[in-house]
Amino acid sequence: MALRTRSELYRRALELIPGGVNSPVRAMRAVGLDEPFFVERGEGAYLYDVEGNRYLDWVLSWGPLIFGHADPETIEAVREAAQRGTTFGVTTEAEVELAAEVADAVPSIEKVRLVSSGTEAAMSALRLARGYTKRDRILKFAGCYHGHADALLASAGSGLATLAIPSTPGVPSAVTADTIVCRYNDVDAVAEAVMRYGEGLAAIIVEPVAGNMGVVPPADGFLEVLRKLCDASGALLIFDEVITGFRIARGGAQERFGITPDLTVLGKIVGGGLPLAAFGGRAEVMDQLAPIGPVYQAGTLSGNPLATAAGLSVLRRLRDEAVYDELERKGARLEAGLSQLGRVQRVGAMLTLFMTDRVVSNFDDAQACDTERYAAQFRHLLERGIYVAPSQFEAMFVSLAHTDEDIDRTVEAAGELGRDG
Ligand code: KE4
Repeated sequence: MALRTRSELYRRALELIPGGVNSPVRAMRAVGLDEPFFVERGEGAYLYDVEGNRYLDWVLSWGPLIFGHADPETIEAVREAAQRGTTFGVTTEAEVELAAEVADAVPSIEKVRLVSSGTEAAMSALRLARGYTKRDRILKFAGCYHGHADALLASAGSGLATLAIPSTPGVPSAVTADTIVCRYNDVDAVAEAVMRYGEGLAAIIVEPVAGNMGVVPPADGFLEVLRKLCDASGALLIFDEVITGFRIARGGAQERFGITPDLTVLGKIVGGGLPLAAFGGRAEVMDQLAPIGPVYQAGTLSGNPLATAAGLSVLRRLRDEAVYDELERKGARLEAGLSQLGRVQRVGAMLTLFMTDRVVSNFDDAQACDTERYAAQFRHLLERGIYVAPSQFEAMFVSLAHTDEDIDRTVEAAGELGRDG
């Protein structure tokens, strides 16, 4: 007999999958749910669970779905590709076309390597930076999350921050011994760190707009200082644009803020909702990668034909500038409505309602927010069929499928709780 209620499904899931989920944040523990809902399907801006409930979705699978769930053009592109085969392990034309789309859109990218997840892309970009510079040290920022590669799991944001897990067991201290962690937006701290470690510094990796401590924009001059410090020390500047890429502008944060990194990490939107991510940069750096260079990196399903079909279907439509005007307009409408309830921080079509009256400039500020009040708002909205990020340390994502009515209904429902929750 088919399992139909979330309780039955979750009980079975717990028997087979750690925590019943394939990614920790999906357990929705940080917002006080005993069990997560189980999705049966998505359509446009909506999710439908196995019990027949409908939810207006502001998470959109954590960012990829700029055209919403089950976007017809994406589905048709994947269907058509699937009928010709699902994977070949040999290069296809679509990989070259997707590489061309990415290089055309992202200012810093001359060459790009496709992989299967943001973690893999960030991990590979770091290895490339270390191989290119022949240095070992890397510098990241507390509250920024770059996937779960060992060297980067030091004061990570996202799932770790939400679950308050200290720096992860299972990562040898030797591996993070070369990872320096600074406070986001703290230019003095970064300058001091580069002064001290500059000789051995391979890279500074940063979310140019942080999305994994909630949305924290770069302070004026922050990204420029990182660029200058990298130029002065010979380290590479890596922009992790897994969230911001194709979201806050077609060319991501580097287009919006006019700062050119040496390497860029992409994910989410670039794969159109399928498992595809990428990293790219100047040819001189990227050509250090095997098979033409000595830095090894590989992947059975890299550039998978279904994923490249989905990515191409989405990226080609993002050439239309009207898309970003519409995302900006909708983001601003949602921000204006929610700002009565707390501190809203937004860049383009990504935003967070922080339960505080103060500016949130770094992870310490984010952690000082009233996460209990956030959890109460999450549950209040979920009861009304509105699904926002199940964590204060994540973002709301606006898509082209969201309507003004969706926005206004969300603002009205959230307003019922008021500022005091
Ligand atoms: P994935 O390995 O999850 O595809 O990408 C890792 C990653 C890298 N860089 C940034 C800036 C990211 O935000 C992410 C992943 N984002 C989280 C949520 N913020 C994914 C959700 C999850 O872990 O389930």
